Amino acid sequence: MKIERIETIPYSIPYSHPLRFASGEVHAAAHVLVRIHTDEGVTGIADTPPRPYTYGETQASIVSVLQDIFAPQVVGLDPLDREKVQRIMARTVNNPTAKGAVDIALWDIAGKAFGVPVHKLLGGYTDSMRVSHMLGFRPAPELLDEALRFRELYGITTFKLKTGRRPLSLDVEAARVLREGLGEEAEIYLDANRGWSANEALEVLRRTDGLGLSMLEEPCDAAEAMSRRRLVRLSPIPVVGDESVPTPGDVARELLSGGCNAICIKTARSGFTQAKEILGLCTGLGVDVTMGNQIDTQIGSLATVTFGAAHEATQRRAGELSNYLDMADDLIAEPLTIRNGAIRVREAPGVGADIDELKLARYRQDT
Ligand code: MUC
Ligand code: MG
Repeated sequence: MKIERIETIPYSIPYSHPLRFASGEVHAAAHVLVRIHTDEGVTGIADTPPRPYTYGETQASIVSVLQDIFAPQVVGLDPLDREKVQRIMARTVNNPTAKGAVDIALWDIAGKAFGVPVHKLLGGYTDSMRVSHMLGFRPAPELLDEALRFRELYGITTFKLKTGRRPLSLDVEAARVLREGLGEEAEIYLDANRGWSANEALEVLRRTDGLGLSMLEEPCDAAEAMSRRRLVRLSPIPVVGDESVPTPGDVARELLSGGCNAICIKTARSGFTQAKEILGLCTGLGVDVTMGNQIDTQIGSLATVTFGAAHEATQRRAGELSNYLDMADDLIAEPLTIRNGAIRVREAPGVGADIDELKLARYRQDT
């Protein structure tokens, strides 16, 4: 089998309400659908969510790096030779989401070619993941309404609160309102997307002491090395690296230097291959992992479930899998369902995301 071509389709689907957080806001899923076609008619699928303000990738940059840099080097290769493709892409630094999509599409091809679901190929630990829902910036009473609604409708009991605002009292108050409204059983953790300084984050930890928060994600820029290490030493809860750790090398550097002591894995930016390398580093060092959300569609969320359910360590915590519910529509042919707070993997060969061609025709931006 040979890779014949990489198809890159920019599309845009509006959000029913925007998601706002310290490093940006999203009003539409302006993504790139990637399909890798082979000479044997097997096609691998991946969704590519650019986060321009985080990684500097855009729809145009993703299409360009895939068509102009990677496609000429990988067309003609056996799609099962994933390590060859990894080494080719590694020559080009950055572009994590473009690389992640190629890798996921190749795993999809492998699953389809062997007739097995990719969650089995990756590890097959279990068949579902508990869902954590991410709450963007909104007034505290609205946040609580959303969390209560999601608990009622979907059985979700884990919530990630977007923080990183000034004055700090905005986020301290939101955390307090959520805890009081959701009760002791709910898991609540914070993600500041680098919105604070390390010392501000310490102040927030002091002021939320007693609320039973479980984790603090990307509180400040990891480049503030000295004060960030002090924060990690003093924090009573794990400090999670997210956008500071897109690659295994970044994970090793941040863990070894004390810049974080837990790791957020996002399949959108790591693909399955690098996500496995990151997971190996973390389990080897005894560090907690969370399965994060790069503001993914249902296709992207299915990739996260596929990886997260495949390994013991990634399914321990609830994965961030529900933000597609904020979208007005999706390209996936068979929608995901959240029941009893969990999403199941697909048992079809591959990752299991088929595309609704009519919807693709409606939302694509290149025709
Ligand atoms: C998160 O965990 O930070 C926001 C930006 C991004 O890339 O992912 C989201 C959620
Ligand atoms: Mg984050």
